Amino acid sequence: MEEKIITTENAQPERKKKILSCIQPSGIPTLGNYLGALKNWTKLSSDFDGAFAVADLHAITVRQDPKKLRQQSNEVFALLLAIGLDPEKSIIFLQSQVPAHSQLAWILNCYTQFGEMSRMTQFKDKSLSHADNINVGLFSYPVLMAADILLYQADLVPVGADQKQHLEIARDIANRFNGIYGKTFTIPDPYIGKSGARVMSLQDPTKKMSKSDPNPKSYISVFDTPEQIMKKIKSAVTDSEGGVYYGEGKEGVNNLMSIYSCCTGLTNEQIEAEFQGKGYGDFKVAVAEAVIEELRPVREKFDYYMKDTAELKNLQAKGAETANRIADRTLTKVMKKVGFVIP
Ligand code: ATP
Ligand code: LTN
Repeated sequence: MEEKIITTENAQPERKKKILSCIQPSGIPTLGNYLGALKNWTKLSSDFDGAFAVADLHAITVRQDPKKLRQQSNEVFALLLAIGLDPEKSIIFLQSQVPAHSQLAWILNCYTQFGEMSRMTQFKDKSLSHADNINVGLFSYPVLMAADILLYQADLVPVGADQKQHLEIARDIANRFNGIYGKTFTIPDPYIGKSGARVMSLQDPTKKMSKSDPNPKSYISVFDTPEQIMKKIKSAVTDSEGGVYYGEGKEGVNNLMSIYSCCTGLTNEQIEAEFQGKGYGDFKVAVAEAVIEELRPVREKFDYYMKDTAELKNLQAKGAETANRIADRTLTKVMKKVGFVIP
């Protein structure tokens, strides 16, 4: 057999690994979303082929006001640009503009067991907080999430720690499908950043900070004004002990230290040294100032992108076109394997 000589001309560049992640337009994103997920997306987008979506299909698992949903979807799309994702390098799109997500989710529903879905903690939590609307979509939400990931053959999925269980289900579904039909999907790995992976509520630091929390004092929105940020952090729940150090039973202080660490890059030891002998008052002002500076450029760029609605629509169409092309390729492969007649 003739030996193939690899030269700089015929060498195949090593395939860049792929990442995919999504954020729901279920409210204005919080500091938790930013530090736990979005900040990592921008960092990773230069080393990986990235696809990032506004998960509007996921958002309707909880009742949404149509006007607000549309507005928030545009805002979250503009936010993805504001955090520094480049539409020339990454695919940025609205999930509902790519029908393959719903189509693959239906197929994967038939390869997912009721029992394994019943163990999902997010479903249990949300069933409690939305007891009047425990719909089937809320239950099968992780299957749609698996479809999002598997359509793009993502190697890595950057998410906050709360999504780990959903990632495991996506891997299980992919392995099961591959086991029946031969290799179809890449098995994705979660990417959970070291710091900021779980930012807690400012009012109840045993609960994660959530944009759909009914109490706005519990979260910092990425669009809060400096005055609002200062006020919310000053009224954050701490403890009666008074010392700035990381420890058991000090969830409120631990949370503020972790936020401060994410914004400044300081370690816990450095923070403890900085605030030795000082009270929570000084510490909270420093945390608030660090958060204000962290979010300032995001807010400024967001205002810039929201002004040009025509350009926003244009970028959404461009993102959807590329996403549809990639997603349809995987969907067709799946449909052939399952046995559908392809037109
Ligand atoms: P909701 O609160 O409306 O249920 P959410 O904010 O939990 O929504 P998404 O909008 O889908 O959910 O989250 C987008 C990303 O932000 C996910 O990767 C999620 O893991 C991450 N994230 C959400 N909340 C936090 C938090 N408190 N700390 C760290 N990361 C978070
Ligand atoms: N379920 C996620 C949002 C989400 C997602 C995804 C994240 C929807 N589809 C695909 C990563 C990959 C959440 O609630 N945080």
